[in-house]
Amino acid sequence: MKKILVVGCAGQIGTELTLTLRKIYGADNVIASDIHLPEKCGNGPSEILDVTDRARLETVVNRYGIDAIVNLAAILSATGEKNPMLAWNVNMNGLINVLECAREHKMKQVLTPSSIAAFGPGTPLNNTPQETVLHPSTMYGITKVAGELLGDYYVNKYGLDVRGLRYPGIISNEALPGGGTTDYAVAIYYDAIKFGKYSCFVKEDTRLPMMYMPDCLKATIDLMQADFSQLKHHSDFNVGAMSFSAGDLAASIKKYIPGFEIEYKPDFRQLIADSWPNSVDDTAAREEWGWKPDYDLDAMTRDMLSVLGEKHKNGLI
Ligand code: NAD
Ligand code: AKB
Repeated sequence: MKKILVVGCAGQIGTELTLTLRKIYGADNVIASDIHLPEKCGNGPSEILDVTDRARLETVVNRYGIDAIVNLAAILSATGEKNPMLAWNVNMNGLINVLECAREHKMKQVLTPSSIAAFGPGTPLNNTPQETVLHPSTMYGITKVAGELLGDYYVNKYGLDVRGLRYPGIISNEALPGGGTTDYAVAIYYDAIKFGKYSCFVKEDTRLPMMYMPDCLKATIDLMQADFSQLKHHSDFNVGAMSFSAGDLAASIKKYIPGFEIEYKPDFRQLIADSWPNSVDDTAAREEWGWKPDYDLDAMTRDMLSVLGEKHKNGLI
């Protein structure tokens, strides 16, 4: 790949993935784009780009000679339930624009993430298999299933190299999450550092698959760099790292901040969380491209509290 366009670079994952891609491929070879100007994607070219605007996408692709697209533009689960048509428009019309543009320009690769939100009622909750029932109950999840199918369609019909992973909830300390159900697992660390307490919007026993950002970046880059000919799956890899309940998360924080207090006040996001698995079986990712996570819950908690503690001391959060 010579020129990579990151669409949705200003979000939770894009902020850090753009920097990582720039370190690997060179700052000038990674073009950062979003509907608003990215603040933290480092030096390198950037463009305002609404992914639903096909003509503008075409202009940016031609301007830089783009030959690969990482499509991170999306409306996540909680915001998507408040505005389902917006979620459909960005997640589906945005994705088809990216795929069509990549097909017409004979691009080398498209990476477009899926999510554990592709699962829903009827999916086995524990160690959820790679191939299983996909009946999501959110508009976000519906767009993720359709996105996986579309990606595989472009692989099979046009021979386009499309890849995607079903990320679990991602926990990080750079950009805040963008309106998902798993956001509590990030907010809890910020509030623990800032206030010593947190009001959690899911119940104590709510268990979900989660992943720390360094593992998310590693998984994404490893999949992007995997040998296409070795892949049996393409757009829908399960990737696991850890699985914990909100109560486990609070207990992990209490090990390092003994006075930390938590209350549970479930809201509309509880139903969404209840429809997602507890943990996933990622054997296909391990076998086809060597996936292996580095962080467990306590290792992540130590790192999150140390990074956020430092930021708080310096008045950055
Ligand atoms: P985010 O909400 O933090 O960022 C999404 C970005 O897309 C934002 O910067 C937003 O401005 C941008 N965007 C919205 N509409 C756009 C449009 N019309 N054109 C261009 N950009 C637009 O999301 P994220 O957490 O960084 O997620 C990135 C991808 O990973 C998404 O596909 C998401 O579904 C997937 N994912 C994320 C998680 C997670 O926990 N963060 C988990 C599973 C899957
Ligand atoms: C969300 O909660 O919507 C996202 C996701 C798991 O896809 N974090």
